[in-house]
Amino acid sequence: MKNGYEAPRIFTRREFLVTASAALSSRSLLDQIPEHSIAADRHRPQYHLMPPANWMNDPNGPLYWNGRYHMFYQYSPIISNTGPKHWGHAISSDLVHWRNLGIALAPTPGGPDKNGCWTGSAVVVNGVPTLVYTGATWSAESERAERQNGFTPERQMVAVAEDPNDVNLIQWTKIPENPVLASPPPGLRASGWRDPSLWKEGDTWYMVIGSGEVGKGGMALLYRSKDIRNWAYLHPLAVAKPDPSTQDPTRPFASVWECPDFFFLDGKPVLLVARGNSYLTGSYSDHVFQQELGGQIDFGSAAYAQKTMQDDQGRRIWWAWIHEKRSAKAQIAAGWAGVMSLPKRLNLRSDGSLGVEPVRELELLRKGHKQVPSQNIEPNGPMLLKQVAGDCVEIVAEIDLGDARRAGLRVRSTAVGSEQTLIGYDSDSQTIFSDTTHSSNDPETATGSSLFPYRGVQSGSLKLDKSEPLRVRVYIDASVLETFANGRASITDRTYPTTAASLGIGLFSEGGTAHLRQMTVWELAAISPDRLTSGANLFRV
Ligand code: DQQ
Repeated sequence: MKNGYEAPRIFTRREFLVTASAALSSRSLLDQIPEHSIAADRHRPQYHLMPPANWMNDPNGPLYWNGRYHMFYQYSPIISNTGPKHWGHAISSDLVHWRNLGIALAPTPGGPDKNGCWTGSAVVVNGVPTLVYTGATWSAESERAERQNGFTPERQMVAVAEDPNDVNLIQWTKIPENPVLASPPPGLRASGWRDPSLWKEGDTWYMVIGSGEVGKGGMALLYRSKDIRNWAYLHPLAVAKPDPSTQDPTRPFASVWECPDFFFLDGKPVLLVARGNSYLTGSYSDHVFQQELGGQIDFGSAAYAQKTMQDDQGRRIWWAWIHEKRSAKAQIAAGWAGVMSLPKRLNLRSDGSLGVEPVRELELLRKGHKQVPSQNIEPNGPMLLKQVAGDCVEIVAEIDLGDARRAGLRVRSTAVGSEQTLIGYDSDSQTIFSDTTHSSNDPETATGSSLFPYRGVQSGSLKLDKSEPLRVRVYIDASVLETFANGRASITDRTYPTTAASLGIGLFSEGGTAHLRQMTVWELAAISPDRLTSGANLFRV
């Protein structure tokens, strides 16, 4: 399995200053870049949740409460992952159509979250919606040295809904006891200590905090509380084993386990860790998790910081931050960066692995559709299908690989394929892949750091039974591509074609003939009339 995602790196002082000055020059983008130019950006998705402008990253606290879905997410008024993080807030009654409600949490000057309200969780405590999050108290340029000296710039914080009966949950109050946890357990040389995730057993709350020990690797630290304010540290819930994506026994699985998420799916304990969108399942007794099986929910490096919620139907719904794959310069010029993934439902399969599928509510987006006749897919067949095209579509297709080595769909393609993105199956390696190598002629998408690799092949294991066709469901929304395969794999990717005409959809095969059993292309509806989702004024901070 390739996951292509490196553990987040601590910036050197020089790197930080370069990034920060680029970011600062984009301050108040909401005032500098007219909304109509953001709305006119053809790379901006139309049916994904995002703020009206500026920066979005992790889903923080997805919460189902009082008949509504709430999504809190990392938001920064400047376009940079080092920007001051706020909690943006949006609400939906169907998981698909969202209304932005503005800022739920902002850093308090001089407070334990003065440098950012980082990731955490939303839970309901005695009938009161409650946010538990990490306050950042660091100054990034000196963080590396401070960490070497054992300083941990993170604090754990709590905020409560001022009026639990307000259907929109607009006002949040940080409690006076903050920080509820001021430092990691004594003796731990923590390489990070953030992103609390909570669950309840009987009348007791448990919480894991993503951490890691310098030189050893990631871990999830377990805490217990009766009231969310007073926490007792117990022990590590789980610690890193060799990286499951490389099978290299010498490589610890990430230096920090960012965004751990622990829950039970059909009674089975599951631990998610941000890196590689990984999951671990196993056993849970005496509050210790024993890892048995592992895998990835999403094989694409564009998705990160996964987080789940349970709704009133008992569904375990998965979200992730879809980050950009174009340069910081291009992001700042565009005036926005980051997209929330589509909601995906997790399920426990009979072999103990996790399956993943789009939630059925996404069908609400469907408008007209076209059917593509079944046909053979030859290696030198036509570049594009005549009947279908688009960048706001859902494609549902079933393909028999036949004797083809690789086969699948070509999307976001020009008529001659000078720009094109492939989504398909490789029979030799038994992998599902998305290939953005030729998706754009824009040099701003040509390279990328190890943290954010830009173009190339993303792939992951998908073993098809002998007579099992490849069943794909692909959501294209401008620059976002989300692919689901056979109920058990997903890949999220980005594509930024330079040509507005790169809308073509086609079929491809290599090394033999494949067969298209059936294919439907749905035109999908935008969730706001102006491509801005909603609420620009609410985000002016
Ligand atoms: N993003 C947050 C951190 C988290 C990281 C800060 C993951 O809390 O570890 O925006 O993307």
